[in-house]
Amino acid sequence: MIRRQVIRAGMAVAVMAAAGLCFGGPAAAQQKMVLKATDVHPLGYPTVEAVVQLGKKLEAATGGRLSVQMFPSMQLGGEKEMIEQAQVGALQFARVSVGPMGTIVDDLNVFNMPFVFRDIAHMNKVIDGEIGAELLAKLSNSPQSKLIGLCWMDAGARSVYNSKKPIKGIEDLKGLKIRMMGNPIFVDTMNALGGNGIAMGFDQLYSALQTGVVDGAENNPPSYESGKHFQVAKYYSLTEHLIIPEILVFSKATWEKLSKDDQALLQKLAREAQMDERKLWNEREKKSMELIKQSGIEVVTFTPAQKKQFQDAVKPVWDKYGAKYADLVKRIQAVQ
Ligand code: GTR
Repeated sequence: MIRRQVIRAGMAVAVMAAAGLCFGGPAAAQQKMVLKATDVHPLGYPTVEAVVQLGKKLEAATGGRLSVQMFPSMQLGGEKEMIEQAQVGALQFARVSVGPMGTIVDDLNVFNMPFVFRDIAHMNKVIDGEIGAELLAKLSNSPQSKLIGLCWMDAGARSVYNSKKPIKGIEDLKGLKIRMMGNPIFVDTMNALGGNGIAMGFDQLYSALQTGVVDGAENNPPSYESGKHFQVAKYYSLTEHLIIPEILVFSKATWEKLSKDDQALLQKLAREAQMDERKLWNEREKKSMELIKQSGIEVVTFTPAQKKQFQDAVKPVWDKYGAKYADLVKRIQAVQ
């Protein structure tokens, strides 16, 4: 009887290990583990491909002991759900925008402020350097995050698109219902620009655009193109009001069960993923823009003077939130 119970328990452990579910104990560092990763974007999108590549390198470096299974295209829900699942260890890697992460670790919100970076190159310098490393550590060390910040990724600049009319100047935004990511800074930003900011998940956006629940949204060219939003909102105006990096987070619950060597390996591969993604991003951004233009989308550009009108209009957002991040902003501005 006792012998049978022991055999059954042994079998249960073997089954759990095979399923990659057996993390505990010192021997666990050597267990085979399948790490789940997710992204709102489909296979082929730069952020997804960078994590897929990370997985291949991880598998090769550990002789197949650690591997990554990618769940792309919102298969596990929108970004809010992805973050929650990573926090409880139901998945390991979530590649999300810093937008929703700012509501978890407030310091990250500095990257969510409108026009905080001079341009995309400036943003990339900041995330590659000291400030980038510091903010990843802040996220990892924050007791409420339950996440490890692994690396940043480029997501270009976000611009407004809508289904009603071409926005040729700031006055054209008046009264338009524009979907923003779920973070009060973004809703306030759109309201300051004259539109009507509406917080909504990316997973609900296509149908909201199609049914007219919102008149438009804002995003970088690859997301506008890949999400097929350009088919239902045909006017794209290069406002570039937000330059928000993406972030790859990892479940702290799983992290604490990994050996120090595995943690170091993941950190090294994540840094490589940050650079791999940038290359993929630059290529994709060009391709997306070409496709958008070929599809007959009216792409509006602005003169520096017009751009300044957008920048001046978001002053109330800086008045409301800016003081908290003043030191960090000074350091960001000093990065050349
Ligand atoms: C995309 C970004 C996603 C998501 C989305 C959104 O650019 O890659 O992570 O944040 O925007 O608008 O929700």
